[in-house]
Amino acid sequence: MPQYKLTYFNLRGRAEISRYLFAYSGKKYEDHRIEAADWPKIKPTIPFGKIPILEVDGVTIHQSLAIARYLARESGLAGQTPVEQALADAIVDTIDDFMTLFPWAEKNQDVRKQAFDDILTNKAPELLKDLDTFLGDNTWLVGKSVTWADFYWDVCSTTLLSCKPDLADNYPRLLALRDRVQALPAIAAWIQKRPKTIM
Ligand code: GSH
Repeated sequence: MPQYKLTYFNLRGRAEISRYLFAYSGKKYEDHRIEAADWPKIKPTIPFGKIPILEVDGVTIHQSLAIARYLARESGLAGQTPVEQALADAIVDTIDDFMTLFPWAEKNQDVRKQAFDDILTNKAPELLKDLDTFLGDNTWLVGKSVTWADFYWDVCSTTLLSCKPDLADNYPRLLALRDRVQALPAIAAWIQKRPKTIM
């Protein structure tokens, strides 16, 4: 088994999807969490200067979704056919497009709050409606078994719901999907034991 080292801040953020994939597959890895204060001196040592990164036997992979897609493929969670894989990728990218609308790094709290409120109130409903339509009455977003797209929905919606708890109240099927993901024994155990962080 390769040696894996995942480096990120002490946040769920962009590393949590990969932590879910490690938890589900049972693969051992080092969950390396750096202090924000140490970041300026670490940043120049990292290819492309952003985290998360995953080191696989010393090879450094950057970009959170490239890392997660690799782990999903390795664990059979990328989709069962090429079309399912494309659909899972498309759902992940759709959710990610939405998540990147938020000014996560904005320091001015008034500006930040106004932007978050606007996106959560005015832009989220369209995404939720489309995701709900896509899911329909199926158990999982893509195909007949869980994929990393379901994990990504759970990871991202956890953060969205922490900002606006009633966000998905009109979408019980999307909330039930969260429950299904969180009830997977390995994911339930990870959620129980992971460091409690705001994001
Ligand atoms: N698209 C990249 C990914 O998904 O990995 C974004 C990476 C990114 O912007 N990471 C942030 C970061 O490294 C943390 S979420 N910020 C510190 C910096 O830019 O110096």
